[in-house]
Formats: sequence, structure tokens, C-alpha cells
Amino acid sequence: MIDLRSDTVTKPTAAMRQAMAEAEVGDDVYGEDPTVNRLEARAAEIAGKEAALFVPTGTMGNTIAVKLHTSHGQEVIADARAHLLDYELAMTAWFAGCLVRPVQTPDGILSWVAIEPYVRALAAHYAPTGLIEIENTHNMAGGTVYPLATIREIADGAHERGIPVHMDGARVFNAAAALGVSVREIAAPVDTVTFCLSKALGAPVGSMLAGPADSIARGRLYRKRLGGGMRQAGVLAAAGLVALDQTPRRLPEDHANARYLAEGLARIPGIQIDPAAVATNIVVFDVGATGVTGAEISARLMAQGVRINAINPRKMRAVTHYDVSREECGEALEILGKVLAR
Ligand code: TLP
Repeated sequence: MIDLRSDTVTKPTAAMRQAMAEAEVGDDVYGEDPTVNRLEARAAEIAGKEAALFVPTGTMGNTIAVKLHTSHGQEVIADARAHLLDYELAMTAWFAGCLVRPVQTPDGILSWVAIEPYVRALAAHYAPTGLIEIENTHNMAGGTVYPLATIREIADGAHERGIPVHMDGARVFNAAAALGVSVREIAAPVDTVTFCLSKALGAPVGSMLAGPADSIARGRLYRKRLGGGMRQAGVLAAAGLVALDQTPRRLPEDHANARYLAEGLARIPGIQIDPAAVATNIVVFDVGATGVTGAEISARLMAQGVRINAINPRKMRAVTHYDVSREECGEALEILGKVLAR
């Protein structure tokens, strides 16, 4: 199987498995797991924030972040295709009691100019804005990357109005690799950031929420309320530490493979994609003109040993990661060309 469904499918490396087997552990609900403590300290350092919290998933990290920054009856401004809005089972409403105010963008990248008209204060008809959320890289827009200046401009505008900013940085290491800057620089203007160990970085489980120490201390209690107190979680944190240490340097290769895939896709009749817009490891392409639905293409590919998911009838998404090579990307392209020519 050539699995391009997501970078979440990566299996732990030999080094991760060894670190997991040898991890020193304790009860993390008592704050006694030395490996989790090391991971949280390291994540805080990488993000350039005072503290960090190990959470089982990116969804839990975002859920806690929204809860930390808002109160019931507020709005969270996000891009209209945000993961927070489309793929997190309305946790913003369920846990924090807030609505998402979606803002349309061509490429998933918000700007202060796009956000400002939607910023509201409490008034006779309006719920006030409690938070601005930005997704970097932007998943469903095709792994697009926020320019540093845009993040600063959004944070400046928001902070002037007393509104915090949260970054869903599930793939912020991909953004860092694409821009050639540190995660710390990317996260500097925002109040909190989540990033995932279990996506492009390849760890089996886990995400980090980083921010001010008092927020993270409160976040720890929300994590417990959500059932995320993980006891001897050092076995998982150990893989996360290896992921942080070893995988970021591999990401440029994933990005080159994604561009290669996009260039090949652009040559297949009926497929529309601009390869130049593929900056990281996510390739979203339009199959509308092939006359075959995304779901049908996905099923045909699956029968030939290639897994690529449909987003909707017109759109599909392929994600590169360390468990797919350049050759396998080439094979996937060849098979896709054949199943569409049928
Ligand atoms: N994304 C998954 C699916 O849920 C779509 C994927 O395969 O890409 N933020 C962003 C930007 C994400 O892409 C994801 C997962 C999450 C948050 C949630 O992370 P988990 O799956 O750990 O809850």
C-alpha cells in the first residue's frame, strides 16, 4: 500500500520504539512522569513560550485553547475551512459554548484586513469576538503557509482590541521548514499554539499546547476534565522527544515529494492543480473535470494499492510523509493516470 491519506498514518521509527521501551515513567497526573516533563519543557522551548502541555490529540489541544481564551456566548473568528470548524465535532460549541465566525479566504490564509470587519463588541445584536484562530499550515487549503508579517499583523490588530490569538500549528514544523525559520519565530506573535507530534513529525500519539504558564496550568485542569490525564504517558512522550529531535530535518524531502506529486498530477487530463502553490506536504487537487467523483477515484486507487482520500466529490487530498518515498509518489501517479484513463 502507498498510503497518501495523511501524515497521521506514519508509523513510529525504530529510534522512537527504542525510546518508548526505555522511557522513564511516573504518574503524570501527579506531575511525576519525568519523560513527559522533559517533553513539555522541550516543547515550550521550541515554541518560545513559558510552558507547554502534552495532550493526546490536536483536537484536544485546540479545544483547551479555545476554552482558555473565551467565555460562553462569544465568537471565534477562523478561516471558513479551518480544521477547528470542519473536523473537530463542534468542540468550540460543545466545550467552550462559542460559535465559529467563518471568514472566506482563497488560500486559508487570513489577514487583519479580512478579519477586522468581523470583529465585534458585545451589543444589542452581537456576540463579542473572544478569539482569533489561525491554522498554519492550512490543511484543507493545501498546506499553505502564513507569511511571518501576516501573523504579526493579525496579532497586532487583535491585541490592540484586547483579543487573543491561537495558532493551530498542527503542522507548524512544515511551515518552519518551508520558510526556513524557527517555530519560535512563527509562534512569537500569538498567545498560544498547538502542534502535533503525530502528524508530519511521525510520533505515534500526541500534540502539544504551548503558551503562558498560568494558561497552561489552567489548561492542565481542562485536559483532566476532558479525560486526558494520561498517567505513565512517558512511553508516548519518549517517542515525541525523538520526533522533535529527528524528524524536522526530513520535512524538506516531504515537501519536495509533494511538489513532485503536484507536477505529475497537473499533467493528468482533467486534474487541476497549481504545483507552484504547493509549499509543504499537502496536495489538494480538483478532479471535477475528470468526470469521476473523488470517492470513486479513491476506491479505484485503493484496489490498485494506493490510498488517497476524497475531500468532496470534486476535491482530493494527498499528503506526503516519511513513510512514502519519491519512487512511491511516482508509482501513485502512474496508477492514478491509469485508473482515470479507464
Ligand atoms: N487532521 C487530520 C484529519 O482530521 C483531517 C488529517 O488527516 O490531516 N489541526 C489540524 C490542522 C489538523 O490537520 C488536524 C488533524 C488536527 C488539528 C487534529 O489533530 P488530531 O487528529 O490529533 O485530533
